[in-house]
Amino acid sequence: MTHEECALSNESLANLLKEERRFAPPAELAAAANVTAAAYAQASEDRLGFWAEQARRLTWAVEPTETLDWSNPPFAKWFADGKLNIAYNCVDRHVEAGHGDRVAIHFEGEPGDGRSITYAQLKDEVSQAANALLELGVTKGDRVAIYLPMIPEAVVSMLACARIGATHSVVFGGFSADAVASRIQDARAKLVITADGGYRRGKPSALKPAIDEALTKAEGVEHVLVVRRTGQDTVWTEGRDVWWHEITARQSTEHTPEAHEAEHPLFILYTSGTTGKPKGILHTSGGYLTQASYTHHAVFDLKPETDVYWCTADIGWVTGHSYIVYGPLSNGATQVIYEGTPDTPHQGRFWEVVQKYGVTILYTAPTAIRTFMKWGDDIPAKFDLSSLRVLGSVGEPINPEAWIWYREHIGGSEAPIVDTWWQTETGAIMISPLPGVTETKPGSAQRALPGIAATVVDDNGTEVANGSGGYLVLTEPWPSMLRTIWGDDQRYIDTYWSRFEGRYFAGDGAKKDEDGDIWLLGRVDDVMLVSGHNISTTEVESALVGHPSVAESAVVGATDATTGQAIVAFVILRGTATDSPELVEELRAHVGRTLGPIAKPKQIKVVGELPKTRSGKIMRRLLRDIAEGREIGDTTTLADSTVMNLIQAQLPPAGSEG
Ligand code: 6R9
Repeated sequence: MTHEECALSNESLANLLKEERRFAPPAELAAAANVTAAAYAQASEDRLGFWAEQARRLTWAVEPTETLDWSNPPFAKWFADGKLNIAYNCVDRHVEAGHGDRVAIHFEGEPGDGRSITYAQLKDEVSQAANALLELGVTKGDRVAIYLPMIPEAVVSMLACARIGATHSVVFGGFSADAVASRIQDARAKLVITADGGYRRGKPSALKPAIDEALTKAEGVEHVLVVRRTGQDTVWTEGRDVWWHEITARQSTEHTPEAHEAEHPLFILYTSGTTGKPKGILHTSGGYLTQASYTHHAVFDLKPETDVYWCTADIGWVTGHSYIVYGPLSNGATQVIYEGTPDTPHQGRFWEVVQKYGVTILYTAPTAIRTFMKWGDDIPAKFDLSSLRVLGSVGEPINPEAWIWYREHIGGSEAPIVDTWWQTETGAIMISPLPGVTETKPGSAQRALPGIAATVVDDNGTEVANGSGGYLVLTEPWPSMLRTIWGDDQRYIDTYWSRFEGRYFAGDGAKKDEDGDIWLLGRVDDVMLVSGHNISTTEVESALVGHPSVAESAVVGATDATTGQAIVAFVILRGTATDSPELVEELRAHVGRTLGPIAKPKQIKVVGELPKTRSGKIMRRLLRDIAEGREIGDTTTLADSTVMNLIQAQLPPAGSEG
C-alpha cells in the first residue's frame, strides 16, 4: 500500500461522490409552510419541551405530565402517565370537529373499481370492526395478525385493533405460508384477518390458502376473519372461519373508545434483517403517534383541507403503518390508496391516478422512480401532473440522477423532494429536508428533523469530521423509537445498543458533506473492502445510474485474490441501450471518472431484473452468491421468486469471464 492508501483506509467509509446541484424551496411553499426554520432552534433549546408540545397535537383522555423516562436505558417510556385512544385520534375527533364529510380514503382497486370513504363512514366501519373483534373474543392485550391486500379493510382492521387495545402484526400479503406461520407463532396471535384474495397484475391472487397452510404449523389462532375481495372459491373451516361482511354487518356503528396507556403496545412489525430469525419490532402508542403525526405534518407540509396525499407503500411495510394509517389519518388527511402494481393495465397507471384524484403530495420509493425512468419520459408526459407540490422518497438511498428525473418529469421542475431516512425500528421519519426550509441536494437526506439527534461516527465511535464517512448513529432517544424486540429484550440491546456505547446504531453507513449534511450510503453489511478502502455500494450504483444508458444497478463485493474484494456490478439498461463489450468498457471508465479508479467495477453484468424485497430494497446478498459462484441463499422475502432464475439464465457460468 502507498502512504496515501494507508491514510485513506483509516476512514471507516470512503467519500467519493461529489454533487454540486442545489434547489431552493419554492417561495410560495416556504411562505405558507407548516414548519419553518424556527423549529430547529426551538427543539435544540429544549428538546423534551419541543416533543411535549408536539404531543399536544393529539387528543389525550389523560394529558401526560411526564415527557421522557430514560432511567433504564435502552428501554424508553414517553408520555408514560398519559392515556389516549389511537383510533379516536385518527377518526372520531375529525368527525367531532365537523369534518365527517371529508374523504379520508379514495380507494382505487387494480381492476379500476373503487370507493371513497369519508371520515364519518370510516368511524362507522372502524366501530363495527371493533365490535366484531370483541364478539370474536379479542380483548385488550391480545395479538391480531393481519394478512390483507391493499384495500380499505386493511386500514379499518388496524384501527379496530388499536381502538380496543389489541396489538396488530401486519404481515406482507406476498409472504409465504411459512413466513406467516413463524410470525403468527412468535406473536402468539389469537385472530388472523385475511381476504379470499386481492388483485395483482390483472388477476385475482389468492391469500387465504397461505393462512390455511400456516395454521397447520402455528398454534393458538381461534378465528380467521375473511374479507371478500375477489369472490374466488375459498376453502372454509367451519367454526373457525368467519366472513368479514357477515359479522361486521350485524354490529352497531357505535363503539366507545377506551383510553389506553401511552406505553400500551400498538403493533409488532417483523423485519427480517440480514440473517436469522425475523425480529418483532415493538411500537407503543403515545410517543409513536406523536412523532408519526408531527413528521407527516412537517415533512409533507400537509394542509388537510386542500391536499390529496398518496403514499404508494404496502400496508405490510412500516411506511404503510406510519404514512398511510397513523400519520395521515391523525392529521385528518384525504388520501389515495391503490391496490395494484404500477404497470397494470398500463405503465402510466400511477400518473393516471395522480390526474384522476388531483394528488398534491406523492410519497414513493427509489426503486419505483428508477423503474419509471426505465419505462421512459413519454409515459408521465401524457398525464396532467401539475397538482403535485411535494414529492417524497423512502426505502433506499435515492441516486442523484433518479432524484433529478423525479423532480423534472414528475414534479414539473418545481416540487421539492423530501428524501426521508428512517427504519421500522425508528417508527417515523428521522432525517429529511423540510420542504419549505431546506435547500435540497440531490441524493442527500440532509439533516435530522427538529427534536432528533443523529450523527456519523468512525469505528471508535468518534464523530467524523465534515467530508468523511462512517456509521450513522442516533444519540438521543426519540418518541417513536422501538421499545424492544418482541419477547427478546437481550436481542434488542445486542442488536442496536452495543456497537457504540449509549447510542443507537442503525446499521447504515453514511457520510457528512462539507456543510455537515448527511448522505446515506447503504447498509454497512453491504460495504465493499477493495484494496484497503471501504467503498459504499450506493456511490458506485449512483455513478452507474448517472450514465445515460443505465436505468438501475446493484453493486456487490466479491472475494478477490488480489484486492480482497472486487466490485461486481449488475446493471439494467435503459430502453434504447444495448449490451456490448464497448458499452461495458465505457461504463467502467465512467465510474472511474466519476469516483476515481479505485471504484471501477471489475465486472459489469447486464441483466433484465434485480432481486428486490416487497418494499423495493435490492437484496445484494443474493447477487453476492451469484458473483461468487455459490448456490443462492434464502429467497423467501423476494417480491418475485422467479427473478433469480432469470438473472442466472442470462449470465454465463461463474468463472468464465474476466
Ligand atoms: C422506512 C424503511 C430501513 C432501511 C434503513 C436504510 C434504508 C430507508 C432511506 C434508506 C437511504 C433513505 N433506507 N430510507 N436509505 N435513504 N431515505 O425503509 O424501513 O424497511 O425498516 O428499512 O432502509 O438502509 O436502515 P425499513
